Amino acid sequence: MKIELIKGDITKIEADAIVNAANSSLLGGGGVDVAIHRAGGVEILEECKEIRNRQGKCKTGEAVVTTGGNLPSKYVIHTVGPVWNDDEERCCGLLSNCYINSLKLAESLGIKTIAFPNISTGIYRFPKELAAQIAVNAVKNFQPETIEKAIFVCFDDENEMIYRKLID
Ligand code: AR6
Repeated sequence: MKIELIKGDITKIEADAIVNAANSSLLGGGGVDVAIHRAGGVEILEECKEIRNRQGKCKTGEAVVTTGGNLPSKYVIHTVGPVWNDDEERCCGLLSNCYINSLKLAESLGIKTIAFPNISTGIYRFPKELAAQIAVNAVKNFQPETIEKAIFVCFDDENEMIYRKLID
C-alpha cells in the first residue's frame, strides 16, 4: 500500500473514503468530527442515527460507515479513538484497532484510497508522537487486497512534522 502525507483539511480530500475521529454517540462533537458533518451535510448524521438505532453506540476502537454526503469522498468511516489516560497499553491497543478496523471496513467496500486524520490527538489528548507511530505501524502492517493508497491528513504543524519524519 502506498502511504502519503498531506497537510490540510480532510473534508477537502478526494479519496474513496475519509475517516472521522468520532465519539461513541456518533452524533457529532468538535474538532474534525464537526468539520466533516458541516461539510458533508445532514445525510451523514441521518445515517449515523440509523446505525445507532440498529446497533447502539460505537465502541472505542470500532468503526462504522456512512455515505460521504456532499463531501468529495464517497464514504465516511467513523471510528472512535481512545481518550488518553493512565492505562497506556490499553490506549495504544485501542488506537491501533481504530486504524485496523477502518482498513478492514474499507476493504469490505472494495475501497482503493482512504484518508485518515490524526485520531485521538486533539480533544482526546493522545500524545502525538506515539499516536503517529501506532498509526503508521498499523497501516504498514496491514495486508491489503483492494486498498492501494492510505493518506495521512495532518491538520497541525506538529503532527505534520512528526509524520514527515516517520514516513520519509
Ligand atoms: N481535517 C483534518 N484534521 C483535523 C481537522 C480537519 N478539518 N480538524 C481537526 N483536525 P479531534 P479526537 C485534527 O479533536 O482527539 C470530537 O468532539 C486535529 O488537529 O478532532 O479524536 C469528537 O466528536 C487533531 O490532530 O479528535 C470526539 O468527541 C485530529 O484532527 C472527540 O472530538 C483529531 O482531533 C475526538 O477527539
